[in-house]
Amino acid sequence: MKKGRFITFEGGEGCGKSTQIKRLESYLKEKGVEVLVTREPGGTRLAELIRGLLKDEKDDPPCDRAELLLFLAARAQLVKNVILPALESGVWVLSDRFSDSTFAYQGYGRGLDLEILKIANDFACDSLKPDLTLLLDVPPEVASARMRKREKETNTEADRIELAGDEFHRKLREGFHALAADESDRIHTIDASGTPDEVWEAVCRSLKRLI
Ligand code: Z5A
Repeated sequence: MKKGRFITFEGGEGCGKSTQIKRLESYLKEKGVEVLVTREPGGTRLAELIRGLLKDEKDDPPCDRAELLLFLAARAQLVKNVILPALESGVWVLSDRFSDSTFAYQGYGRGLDLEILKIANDFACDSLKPDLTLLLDVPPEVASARMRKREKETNTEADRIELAGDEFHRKLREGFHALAADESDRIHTIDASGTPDEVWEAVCRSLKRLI
């Protein structure tokens, strides 16, 4: 029986998920809540290996179906070995991305059939759904400026998925909006184009329902 709460953060690249998750983690810990932070793809040894393949394989990049199956394999491992045991022991789990990313990126972005995705995703994650999903929404040009700034500061390069192009990112954002419209109780859309403090205030307003 699930006892902890499961909160996911979603949005396009550079929308500020990691920044807000760190704040929420500190905030919950101060309140005495036991918290586990994870990310997708990743969060277990196997899933982190899959992450490397998904983000960096340039010589033999996965085709769209292989990409989907790799994301789902990583998720299956993370849910079974990390997320479900944590929730069952009363720990709150904060995840940087989860199933909605699959629907947005592989469904709306790559154009794979959404019905097939839903069935395959339910199989992979044992039908686990977040209690609350915070969709951090920013226009692609704002996200892109943040990413370029970060690349400069950390001397890194865009990965395979980040290089997908403007049209892909437009479809992706529309996809996230459609998902939020379909499940407005679970998915709260937050305007994430303001300062980190402004976004945090909006995150807190959404959390009131759970805390
Ligand atoms: N993917 C998929 O296709 N299908 C799936 O099922 C799943 C994932 C699960 C994972 O990449 C990739 O996998 C991702 C989706 C795909 N696509 N790509 N590319 P990742 O985990 O490496 O990266 P990401 O999830 O896209 O997140 P990110 O790039 O690390 O960004 P973020 O966590 O949302 O933002 P951040 O790190 O908090 O902030 C980015 C920068 O902006 C940083 O320098 C901050 O200091 C700055 N920042 C943050 N907030 C603000 C505000 N409010 N104002 C100004 N600057 C800010």
